[in-house]
Amino acid sequence: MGFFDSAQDVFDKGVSAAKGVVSGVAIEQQAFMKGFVRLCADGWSQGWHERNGGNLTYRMTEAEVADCRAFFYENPSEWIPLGVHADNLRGAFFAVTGAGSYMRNVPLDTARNVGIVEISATGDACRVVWGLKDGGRPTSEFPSHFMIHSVRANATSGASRILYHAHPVNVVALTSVMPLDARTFTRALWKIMTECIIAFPKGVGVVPWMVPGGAEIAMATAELMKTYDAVIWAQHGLFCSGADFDSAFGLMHTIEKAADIYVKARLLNEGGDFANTISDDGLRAIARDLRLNINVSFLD
Ligand code: 2HA
Ligand code: ZN
Repeated sequence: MGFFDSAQDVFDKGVSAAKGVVSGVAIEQQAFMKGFVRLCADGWSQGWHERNGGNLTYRMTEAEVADCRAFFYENPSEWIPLGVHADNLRGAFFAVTGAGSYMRNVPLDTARNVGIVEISATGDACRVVWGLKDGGRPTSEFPSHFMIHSVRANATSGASRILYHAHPVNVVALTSVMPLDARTFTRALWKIMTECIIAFPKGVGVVPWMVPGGAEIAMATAELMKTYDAVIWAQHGLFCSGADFDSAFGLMHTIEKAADIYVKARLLNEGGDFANTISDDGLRAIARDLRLNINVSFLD
């Protein structure tokens, strides 16, 4: 081999080694991760994420996984059992906030507070392939997110990719004073603000108080998410699903804003019946004119 051959050989090896490190767009710079980080920052500015409250997960597309692979750990974490199981998510990849991570820290150090996890071929465990630096784990609510992703993916023919959990003040306050059923909550919100029936035409589900982080609350929420794309957890918070970051954030924002108006109106009225709300016929008219497929069982 002449000098130039071996020089070329060394050069090729150097380039391919370097490629493993630098080729492609860093995960933090990819569009889906920018959307993920922005939602965390926006939720924090809304006041929905005290301490490590709330969490976010995003089911990645195959193209996004391919774009990220060069940056995945050579040695992923060990498999972490989920305690629940979903066949339709076998081999999927999720971007997730970390257990104990504060939403306000996500933009400052994304690779520490956020991770990418791979679901096992058996659909009942995950391992960290990127981020969650120094041994971080996915959010304690990942079993709930995982079960709900499974149900929402089925209910929307794969369109739903995001689950967002937050602790918005007014929604949680209402769970202390209103009967904990979907019809009562949905009607209260639909009738107080016109945009509500447009933003959540199927209504909102309600789960009574339960211990967070376990399989029981995961199953109860997943069952309701077959019908609703938002579910309230009594004395805790709200879960919203969406096809993209804007729709998941927008749903959370709309429900909390309507709850805020409801609380204010109730305070102004000292708890009595409201003088004016949108009538059931008014709600029917919105559905008719905007061609909304609403949950009619919630109308009188
Ligand atoms: O991630 O919000 O429900 C912290 C929580 C648990
Ligand atoms: Zn919570």
